[in-house]
Amino acid sequence: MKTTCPYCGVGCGVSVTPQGDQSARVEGDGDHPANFGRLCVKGAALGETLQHTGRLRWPQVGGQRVSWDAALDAAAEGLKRIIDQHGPQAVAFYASGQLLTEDYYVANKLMKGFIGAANIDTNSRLCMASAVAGYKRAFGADAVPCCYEDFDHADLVVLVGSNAAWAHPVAYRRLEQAKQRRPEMKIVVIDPRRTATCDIADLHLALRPGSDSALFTGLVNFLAHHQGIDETMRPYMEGLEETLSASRPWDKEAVAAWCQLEPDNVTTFWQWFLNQPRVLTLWCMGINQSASGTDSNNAIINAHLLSGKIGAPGCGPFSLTGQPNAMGGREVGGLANQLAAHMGFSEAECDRLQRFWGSDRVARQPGLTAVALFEAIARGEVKAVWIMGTNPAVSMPQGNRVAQALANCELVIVSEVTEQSDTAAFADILLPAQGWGEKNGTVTNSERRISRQRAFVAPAGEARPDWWMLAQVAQRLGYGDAFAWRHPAAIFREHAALSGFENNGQRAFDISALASLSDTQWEDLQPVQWPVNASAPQGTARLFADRHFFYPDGKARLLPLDPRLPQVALSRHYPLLMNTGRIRDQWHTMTRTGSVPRLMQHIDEPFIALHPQEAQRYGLRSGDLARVQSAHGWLVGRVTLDSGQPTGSLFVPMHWNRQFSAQGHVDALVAARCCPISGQPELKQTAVRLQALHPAWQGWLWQPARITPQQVSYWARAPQAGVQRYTLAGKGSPQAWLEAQFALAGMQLQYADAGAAGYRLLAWRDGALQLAFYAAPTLPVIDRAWVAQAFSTPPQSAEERHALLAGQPAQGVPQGRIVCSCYGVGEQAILQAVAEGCRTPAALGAALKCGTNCGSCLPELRQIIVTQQVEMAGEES
Ligand SMILES: Nc1nc2c(c(=O)[nH]1)N[C@H]1C(S)=C(S)[C@@H](COP(=O)(O)OP(=O)(O)OC[C@H]3O[C@@H](n4cnc5c(=O)[nH]c(N)nc54)[C@H](O)[C@@H]3O)O[C@H]1N2
Ligand SMILES: Nc1nc2c(c(=O)[nH]1)N[C@H]1C(S)=C(S)[C@@H](COP(=O)(O)OP(=O)(O)OC[C@H]3O[C@@H](n4cnc5c(=O)[nH]c(N)nc54)[C@H](O)[C@@H]3O)O[C@H]1N2
Ligand code: SF4
Ligand SMILES: [Mo]
Repeated sequence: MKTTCPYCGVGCGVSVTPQGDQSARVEGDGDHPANFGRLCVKGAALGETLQHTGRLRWPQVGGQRVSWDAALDAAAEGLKRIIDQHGPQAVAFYASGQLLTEDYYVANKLMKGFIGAANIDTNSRLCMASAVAGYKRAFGADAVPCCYEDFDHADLVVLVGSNAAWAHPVAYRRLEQAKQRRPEMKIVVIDPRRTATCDIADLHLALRPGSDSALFTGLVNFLAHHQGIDETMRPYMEGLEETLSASRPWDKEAVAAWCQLEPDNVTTFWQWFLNQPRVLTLWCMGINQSASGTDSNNAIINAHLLSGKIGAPGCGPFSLTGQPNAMGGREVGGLANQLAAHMGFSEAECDRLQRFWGSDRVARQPGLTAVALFEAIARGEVKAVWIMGTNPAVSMPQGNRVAQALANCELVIVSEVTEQSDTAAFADILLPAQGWGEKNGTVTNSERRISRQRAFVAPAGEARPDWWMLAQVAQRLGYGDAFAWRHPAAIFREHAALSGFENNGQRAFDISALASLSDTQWEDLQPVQWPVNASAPQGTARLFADRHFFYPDGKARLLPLDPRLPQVALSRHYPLLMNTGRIRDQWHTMTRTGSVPRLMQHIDEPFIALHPQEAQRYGLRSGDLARVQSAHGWLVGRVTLDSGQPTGSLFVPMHWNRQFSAQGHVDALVAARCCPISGQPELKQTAVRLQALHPAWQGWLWQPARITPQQVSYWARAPQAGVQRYTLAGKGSPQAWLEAQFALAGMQLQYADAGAAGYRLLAWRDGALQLAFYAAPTLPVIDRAWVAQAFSTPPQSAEERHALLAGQPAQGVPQGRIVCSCYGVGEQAILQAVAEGCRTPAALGAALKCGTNCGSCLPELRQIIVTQQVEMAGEES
């Protein structure tokens, strides 16, 4: 069975072979044009996410299991009561780029078409909103011109604010291979920190955070002065003179000073852009998540438009989408400031939608965008919210305020796949949604390619598709006729028909050729790139080859820009800049990847990445715990030294939340400052201060059940096969803590007093290990894989038990941190192999297998080789 990966916007095709016992063998789909058989480590581990542990299985109202009818009645009655009393503006939906297009279409139709308010926004506001606004300003449509095949044709690829090696690994691998085949192809990475993505870069521009628009505005100025304007483009664009005059102050010196770059590096980049015929710019959250995110998008698009590097193979401004269906959400109008099928709120468009939907209540003006929406909930103006497929209590800026708003909201409906999430904790009504492998529909990836997600396992408990719940509530609200579908294919046909309805080439999104698919044809739909219409029945790889844009006059717009730095202000109290983002093996709020032991091996705790000099300034060493504080909140994480991190700043992953660490939630600190055009918050820049944390003890705890450790300064949980592992730090005595947390009576105890604040204990019942605890003033070195294994195969001899109490096997080398998650290859083994002569990732692969499956760890393997060689050279000299 073929389906699509539910994680990132690369949108890889996946082949699954169900194995019967609620699991499946997962492989890359060799025929899918997004990946041609490749998967990254998250995709390769999808088979391990199908188990039902932790799944939300039954509808609940007020924490009690109820029937679907009772839950849907309660949802409909609650919404109706609030609409009757306070009007449609008092209710809202908060949706997600992880919904299927069919789910998303129904949510948007219900809110904007029938409830009659536009208060539906989505987590794409935190993600793609600046790209949407940038494309619309430039092209008159939210239309990504490029495709992945362009990687194979480009002479220069510029990655801006994208750590694709970790966030879009399969796309990155394709770039890597293109460069191996054509070493003359150049790669420039623009990112304040040196990331795994820089591994294949010819030039890394570690610019001042938030200064990108000046770099690209300077590029426009440079192109203008070096015959870089494509004269044939002139008839197809407006605003050239104004744009050039706005860019004039931005010469090399001005840009180098503003961006804090070497002037020569700036010109190298500009020269390459000028001289290489085919230039592709890929960008992601380093650009979008900014208070001037839309301007930065247009700065990039300006350079491509006026140099004519657009609409041809290997060329163009290519915004990478984050979520599997971020693009689908843009098609159906999931954002509060657009209507369905790429329509806006003009009279004509509202009327058109009224006629198509047969409703007299279509919203006439934009609704609340995410940050404003949660503020309106906090003020009590929005009294009911239905949250579907997103976890705002974790992922929204000013997380504590969002949590407080949800706690005070009159009616919170949450459709979820996981039973325990930070947002589900606030739900009055919890609706179990079908997850990946159970649900059936379509998604659209970064390159506008529509692919099918197919169902191949039985749903958990009573889980149902999101579209079905929405349609059921719509029927109870009295809109039955418009929500009568019995199959997602029928929803898709309606969506496709709307895209062509009175379109006449005016709207970029047009899949009218798919409006007449039968159910079977929809089931079998092959990946296809929109537009798919009468003139392009097989789909469209690239847009704008004909230089026709979507403004009424057919021309594109160049935007004169006035580059601004981030709104964040450092101060004496908050002197450091905190950057946030992703790690390789986790997906967002970890509801799915966090429970896969294999994916917790690479990085298993919230961390604070610091330049070694910065760490020294704060008296911190690698592995210390530290506390980061902003004006809004604080977190605790473990210090990681990273010389790729600029001084004056630190980096914290976005993933950890209360289910995995009570102290590791980064969005508790981030302010809700937004781009005035797109409404996207400045998630990449927060002013913070840093302090060492000095706990009396630190330790490890293994035991089978999930617990919430009480009275500790810090905890983080990482599941291992059949057992939960906690990293802990506390005050007082570890023994006293353990005895207060657990009832150990009736168990056989084996313990060791390991000196000051040191304590180790194993607890057994009937020969089975129940608990293992290791504490010391600093975090003890323990072989974690080996201790976890003792829970399934308990040691037999006294000697082995003694070794277990020591936390190290009597023989063998501890693995250290796992670098290759596919084959579980640890850092120690890799270091040893390098010392023994492996000098390339291929040699390491031959010796240890690491990096030979998905390849996600190749950048790190190369990094280890380089660092280790430098160290060995140092020792020799
Ligand atoms: N493993 C994994 N992959 C994912 C996801 C995941 O959760 N886990 N999520 C998916 C989603 S929804 C998204 S949106 C994408 C995000 O994908 P990316 O945007 O590639 O990932 P991030 O780590 O958020 O940030 C990218 C980079 O922006 C840099 N940056 C910060 N500030 C600036 C700046 O001012 N200028 C520039 N030029 N760069 C800056 C950061 O240092 C960081 O390296 O990833 C997708 N893929
Ligand atoms: N500081 C900081 N904050 C950020 C970011 C950052 O870089 N830095 N990135 C932002 C970005 S780009 C994004 S995209 C967001 C992501 O943030 P979220 O959207 O909040 O993160 P997820 O964990 O993906 O949340 C999806 C939820 O939906 C559930 N779910 C999964 N499948 C289904 C389904 O089929 N139906 C339903 N109903 N539920 C389902 C999952 O269990 C999970 O709870 O975070 C944003 N927040
Ligand atoms: S790159 Fe990885 S996470 Fe993204 S779609 Fe492909 S397999 Fe899934
Ligand atoms: Mo995202």
